[in-house]
Amino acid sequence: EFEYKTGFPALRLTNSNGSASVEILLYGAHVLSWTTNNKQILFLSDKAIFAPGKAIRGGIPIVWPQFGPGPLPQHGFARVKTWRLGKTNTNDDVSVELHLLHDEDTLKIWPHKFNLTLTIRLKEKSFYQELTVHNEDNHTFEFTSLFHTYFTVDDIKTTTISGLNNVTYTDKVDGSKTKTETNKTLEFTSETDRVYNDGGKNANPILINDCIQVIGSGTTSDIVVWNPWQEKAKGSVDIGEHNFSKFVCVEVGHVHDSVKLDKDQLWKGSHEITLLK
Ligand code: TA6
Repeated sequence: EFEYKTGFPALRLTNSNGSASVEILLYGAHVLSWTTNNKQILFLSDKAIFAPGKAIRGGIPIVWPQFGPGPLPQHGFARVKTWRLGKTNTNDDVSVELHLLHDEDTLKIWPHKFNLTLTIRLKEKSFYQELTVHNEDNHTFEFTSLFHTYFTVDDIKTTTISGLNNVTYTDKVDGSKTKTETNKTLEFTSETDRVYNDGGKNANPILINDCIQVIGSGTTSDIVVWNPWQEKAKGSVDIGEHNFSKFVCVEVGHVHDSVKLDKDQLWKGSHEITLLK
């Protein structure tokens, strides 16, 4: 454990031959960086704000228990709470567990007792994250959940995403609910903000630039694709116009409806990101 330049306690895990490492903040259980063979896979904005209560622009924010706007703060509260460090394993496969328990503040805005565990596992060319939700209350509760991953790209205008052909999606830019993806390969020419319902259940894997593979679990089969484009990036204090072309968000989760979790029950959702070449 060490103090990272952000001012938040952080840890760095490196695999045994030193070829891959991750940096994780306890704040938000936020993965800031994943490098493999000296290649940075994630995007972190140079204008990111590191302050209590603020969401961090880049890396992998954990969206829970609410995706998007709603009664709770945007994207829920898990990304702005400080998690507790659990078991770490630095032997073969490097892994770490982080925990978040309900507290006075969460109960005030979301009256349900929960216990979250985020497990992060690092292999030479892949990165795995699993969120376990335990309902510790005496009633059923509901949530949505998403790994809001920011991938670094050379240029959004030459970035492609494949594997979503024929999938139905909600287009948040024009507000239409049921479009169907007709392109084999998705390209970016303007603001893009889409929720592909069960996109991860498509026969083909999700690939970014034919090089990075993103896979969810059976419980996390929705895929969100986002880039704010130039104007919105310019209007955002923690992105900036110069950054819009440098990232794409490809996010795995369960968001098209909510997960209903009975008392004493566990729910698990995960994603795995693999560098293919
Ligand atoms: O996942 C896409 C999205 O919900 C977009 O609508 C966009 O607002 C983005 O997340 C970022 O949200 P944030 O609260 O981090 O600014």
